[in-house]
Amino acid sequence: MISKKNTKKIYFDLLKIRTIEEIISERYKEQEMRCPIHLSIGQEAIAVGICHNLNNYDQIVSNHRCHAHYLAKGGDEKKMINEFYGNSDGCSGGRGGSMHLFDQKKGILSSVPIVSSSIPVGVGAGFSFKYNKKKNIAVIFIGDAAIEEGVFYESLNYAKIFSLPVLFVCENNLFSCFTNINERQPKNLIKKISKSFGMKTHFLNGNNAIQIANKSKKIIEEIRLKNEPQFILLDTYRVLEHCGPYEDDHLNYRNKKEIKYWKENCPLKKLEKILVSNKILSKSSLRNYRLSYKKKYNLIFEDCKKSKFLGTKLNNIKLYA
Ligand SMILES: Cc1ncc(C[n+]2csc(CCOP(=O)(O)OP(=O)(O)O)c2C)c(N)n1
Repeated sequence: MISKKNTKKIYFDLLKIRTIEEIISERYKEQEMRCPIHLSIGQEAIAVGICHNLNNYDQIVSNHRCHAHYLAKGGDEKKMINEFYGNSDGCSGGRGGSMHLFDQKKGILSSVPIVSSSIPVGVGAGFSFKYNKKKNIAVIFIGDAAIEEGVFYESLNYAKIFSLPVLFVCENNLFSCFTNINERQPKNLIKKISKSFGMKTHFLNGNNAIQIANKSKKIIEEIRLKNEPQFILLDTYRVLEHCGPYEDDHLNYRNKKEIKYWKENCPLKKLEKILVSNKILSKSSLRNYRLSYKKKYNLIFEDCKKSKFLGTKLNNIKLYA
């Protein structure tokens, strides 16, 4: 069971990620951020729930949609925001942009935009832990489309055969850009694949942060103890467009009812209800936290926006927004 203190911690982590991403979405139109952005609004519970059970020496690898993973693992938010603005104080020196977030001190090994290419990197981290007899684990965050590349299969095979301390976390948001999973994969393929490699496989609600934290605790402890890879598949939904700051409901590639359903299942709202009904936080304090987070992070964005550029600012090039 998650304590009241940890429930609050999970809420504040979710709120931080949501606030920062909402500010990105509002400010992207200013044309000052020098990179494409893939927001995880609606999907944050997975990053927060899993990372809640990791320490700074456990390593994560992420993909193009990496803000939530980076922040949930404790990545420095100012370095991330500076990275968006192409500043030399960014976590990748302002050269990488939003899809190249990493923080060595916090165990954020890499974020890689080439779909699936991060998977063997995470398996390599697991190999290193085992080889050096360390009791740490590597967590690989992937989207549902990442299983459509061959390297996914090679990596699962390798992790299993060598009994590596690796946790595969697959966030199934039903879409790869604009294409539904049913048009890309046979029904329930992901569920079957990891099992077919002999891996313990778990299915969780990707929008329930407390449940994810609770259930992944045991899974992570088991991986540490037994050096055996495991797989978690979670259903969730990306609320905004694949790449960019806007809603894209008008494009009609997603069903309106489906969008409504997932918006009502917002992980942040879900947890706020729990906090209020269990009298952990009141409605008015939640409102105040939302406002104070907005203010705090808006100031950081403003500060980063004014910071020195690396010299790569391409003044005359319009990013689409
Ligand atoms: C090897 C490769 N092919 C295509 C792309 C273009 N691309 C970027 S993100 C993406 C969709 C990825 O979908 P998924 O893994 O389910 O993650 P999501 O965007 O839904 O979070 C694609 C096809 C890419 N980056 N790398």
